[in-house]
Amino acid sequence: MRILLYNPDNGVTRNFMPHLWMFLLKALTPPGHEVLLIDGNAQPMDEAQIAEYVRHEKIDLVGIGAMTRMIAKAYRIADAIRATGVPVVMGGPHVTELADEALGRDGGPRHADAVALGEADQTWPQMVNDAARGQLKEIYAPVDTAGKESKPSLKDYPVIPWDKIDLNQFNLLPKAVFPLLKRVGEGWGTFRIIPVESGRGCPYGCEFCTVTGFFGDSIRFRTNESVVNELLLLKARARKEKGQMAVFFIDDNFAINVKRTKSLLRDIIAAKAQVHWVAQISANLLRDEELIDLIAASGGKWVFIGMESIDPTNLKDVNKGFNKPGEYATVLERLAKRNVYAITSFIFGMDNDTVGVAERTLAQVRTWPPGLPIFGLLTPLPATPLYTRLETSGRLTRPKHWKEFIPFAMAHIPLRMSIDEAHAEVKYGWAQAYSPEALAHAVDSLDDQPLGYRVNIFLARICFRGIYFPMMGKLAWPKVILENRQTIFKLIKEAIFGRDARPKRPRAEAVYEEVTAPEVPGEASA
Ligand code: B12
Ligand code: SF4
Repeated sequence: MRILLYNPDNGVTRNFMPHLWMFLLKALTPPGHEVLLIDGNAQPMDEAQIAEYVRHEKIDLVGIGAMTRMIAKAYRIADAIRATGVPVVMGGPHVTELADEALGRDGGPRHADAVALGEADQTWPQMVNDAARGQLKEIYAPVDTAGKESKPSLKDYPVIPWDKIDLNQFNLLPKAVFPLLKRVGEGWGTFRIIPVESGRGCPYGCEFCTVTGFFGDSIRFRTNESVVNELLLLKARARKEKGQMAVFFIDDNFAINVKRTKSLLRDIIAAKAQVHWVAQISANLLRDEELIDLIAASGGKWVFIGMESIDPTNLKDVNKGFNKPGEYATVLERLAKRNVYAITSFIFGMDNDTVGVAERTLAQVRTWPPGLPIFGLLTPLPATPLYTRLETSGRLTRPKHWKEFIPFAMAHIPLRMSIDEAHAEVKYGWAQAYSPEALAHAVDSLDDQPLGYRVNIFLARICFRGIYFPMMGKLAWPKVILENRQTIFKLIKEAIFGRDARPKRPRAEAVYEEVTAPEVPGEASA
């Protein structure tokens, strides 16, 4: 069969990295089939275009995966493909929670011929074989021979052939910035961020999050060796392309078992498999100085921290009381000391939020080392404890908000402010944190650092700005460049003429060499 795996775009922002599920399922496809991939974020297509593609390419089976946010588009695309007579199977978090919706068993239209519930590592090959025989079942659930739910062990994780995959669509660098980047260092022909998972599962059960329900609270890890080999493959490809390859460890909580994370990072260092990487780690797990040393030494550059709120009452309300706002600053300083910076994520519209929450949050953010703050709204995703609580208390204003996706719009009534006020807070947060003044301030605050660090924070901020201020219009980029011309001019001037000040802190590359991987026996898991 010719199989197409398709991931819809969300119609608002362009994703900065490919989706792992497509590459993983491709690697798990039984031999004898050809698998094509289309990520709508890189190759946007409408319903008519995809139907034409499916006909033209003589596709026999289409697999679509989507988060809740993209599900309306996913259904429209699925309908268009099914209208050509080609079967569609769907998977991912949304249809796992609402399989009846995808299969038209809830009274609505049917969008999928079959649905994979939960993790599909084991069920995908079955689906492909059944589809090839024309005997697709409606639901594929990961169960063992006794019919009990079974989670895939990641011990036999497949090799994703990153060295051979066509990644042209995922180069993040606009050609215009090449001259500046050449001054920063050699090897800036391409820049890609590649998703790598080293483990699955998070037991914390935050009220708004689907992860604990979806992956279960059973935590599973790949072997260190398989992760290290994947990094070596990526590194070799970057070298061959004379480009840059960064990795996003997409584990929900990369340090959920601190002992294991340290052992993985030590193995990465020992194998010289360091690439620049970013990972999600909750603030409570970043108290361990040795872990931070190893993060820096193994190539860690950015840590995504779900801070959510600076108000302990809010955190308790959403079952995230393990976040302690009092220690946020210390954690960020600890990271910054090793040239590791943070993407700090905040949610507004929580039950204890009142007008002014954005400014109160920003007042703290401004005292921290420069990072990438991001702001969102509390969103009741299906099958989360938050959804049930808001539904039970009659607070959902758009109970099926995913049917008509509106970016940055609430679907329930907050307790201590109005919906419009919550929207205004998010807008204010982004506008202030990414104003030309804030960008200039972030660059200046790294004045004692080499040029690369300041270019890095500037580019990262500009790109993150695109999450909220859509950067898709023709004039969007020229406008941003114009607004930030002083900072850009300053960086270019320094790239061309250099500057007098010598860096006071060591370069991260030097830190790689200095940090050895210390052995600490017997530390507890997180
Ligand atoms: C990486 C990631 C991102 C990346 C982007 C995605 C990317 N390019 O990889 C970034 C950081 C940008 C991101 C952003 C957001 N994310 Co996100 N993200 C993740 C994360 C951490 C990992 C995704 C992943 O690759 N997982 C590993 C793969 C192997 O698992 P998987 O995708 O689930 O695929 C398996 C199965 O689902 C199934 N499957 C999946 N698709 C298909 C398709 C077919 C045909 C079949 C058969 C099977 C199948 O098979 C796979 C193998 O078992 C997940 C959490 C998680 N651990 O999954 C959240 C997650 C997907 N994100 C989530 C959310 C809410 C968001 C945001 C909306 C957050 C926000 N408030 O802004 C944004 C929206 C982004 C957008 N583009 O619009 C939610 C989605 C919940 C939901 N019901 O939709 C998740 C589950 C986390 C959570 N807190 O609940 N995210
Ligand atoms: S710590 Fe993160 S991944 Fe784990 S349940 Fe909470 S929000 Fe979800």
